[in-house]
Amino acid sequence: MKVGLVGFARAGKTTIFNALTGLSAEVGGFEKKREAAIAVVKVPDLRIDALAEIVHPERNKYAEVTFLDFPPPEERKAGLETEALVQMRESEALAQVVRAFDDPLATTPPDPLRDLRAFQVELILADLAVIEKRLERLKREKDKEREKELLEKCQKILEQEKPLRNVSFFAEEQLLLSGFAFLSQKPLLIVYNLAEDAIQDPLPPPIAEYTTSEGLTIVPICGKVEMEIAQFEEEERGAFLADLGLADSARDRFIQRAYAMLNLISFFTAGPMEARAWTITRGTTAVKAASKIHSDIERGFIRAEVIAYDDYIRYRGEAGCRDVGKMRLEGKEYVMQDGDVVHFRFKV
Ligand SMILES: Nc1nc2c(ncn2[C@@H]2O[C@H](COP(=O)(O)OP(=O)(O)OP(=O)(O)O)[C@@H](O)[C@H]2O)c(=O)[nH]1
Ligand SMILES: [Mg+2]
Repeated sequence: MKVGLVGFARAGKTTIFNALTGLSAEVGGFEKKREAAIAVVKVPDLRIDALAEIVHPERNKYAEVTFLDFPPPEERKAGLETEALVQMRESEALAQVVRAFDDPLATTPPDPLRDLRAFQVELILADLAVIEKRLERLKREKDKEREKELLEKCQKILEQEKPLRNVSFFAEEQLLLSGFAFLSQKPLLIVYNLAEDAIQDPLPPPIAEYTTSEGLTIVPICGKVEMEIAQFEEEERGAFLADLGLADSARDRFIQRAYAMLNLISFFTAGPMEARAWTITRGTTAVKAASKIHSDIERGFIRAEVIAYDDYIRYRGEAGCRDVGKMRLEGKEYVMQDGDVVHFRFKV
């Protein structure tokens, strides 16, 4: 999964990027770089470790999240197709970092509600620019009526300053739209970047109301402190977090919220080569889950041998589960469950 960290200048994007990834990219950078920094983090999952204790694989492979740290949006010019915008469109989800701390260099006190609204407008304007360009081109084309109508419908919604995220489209409409990768349609997570002394405070009611009404998920993080904690060895972090009254690291909290927001679950494969987590959307069928591993397995799908995670652990692996009848044979249309340990049978 690819998540782009976006937001206004000096909201703390790079600081949050460091807090999430444990890297130490330079913060407070004003240089005019227009490209995003990229880092991949493992999605911690104790179930992988438990599986590995049973199958003793050569390696454990965790799911991964790629984070992109974007430069602040440019002054709006005629053409918006900067490198950053292209990379934003390629992200599966966006996370807006919102400043809620006092920045000595800022001319104004923090106003997270203003920034939330204003950034939404940025996303909407970027989408409108794409639509206008496309509609202009479509004027000269025939037999593109459906696309034209659909884009005009989107245009109307956007012109009312509403993002496309909360609009439900028919499957065929969505298919047409997906090529545009509209920014206001991407799942948006809000990283509420707090001051050090506010980490335990409840969210201000206007912020909570806004995010609820917009259907947005919000994760409070104190970028500055949590970036420092992320620099420590994994074992040492717990004590620092506990001091702040936090049960989990910024990375773990962020990933938990993002998975819930995106409706993501994991299934596992476990064998002598590797114990591995695969990320899918809730509701994915066995044959589609198989395609995550390899298109050949999808094409030649025969059946899935499925063991629920708890059974796999209780009966110490495949053989034990088979003995007590806990291994199920499932067909293409089986809906995968979180934690399923799967072996796909296929033939090509
Ligand atoms: N007090 C406090 N300061 C923070 C926090 N997060 C970031 N800062 C400070 O805010 C300033 C900007 O942080 P950056 O992480 O560089 O912000 P950015 O959004 O990446 O900035 P640009 O890339 O220039 O747009 C730096 O001086 C940070 O140290 C925080 O949680 N608390
Ligand atoms: Mg930055």
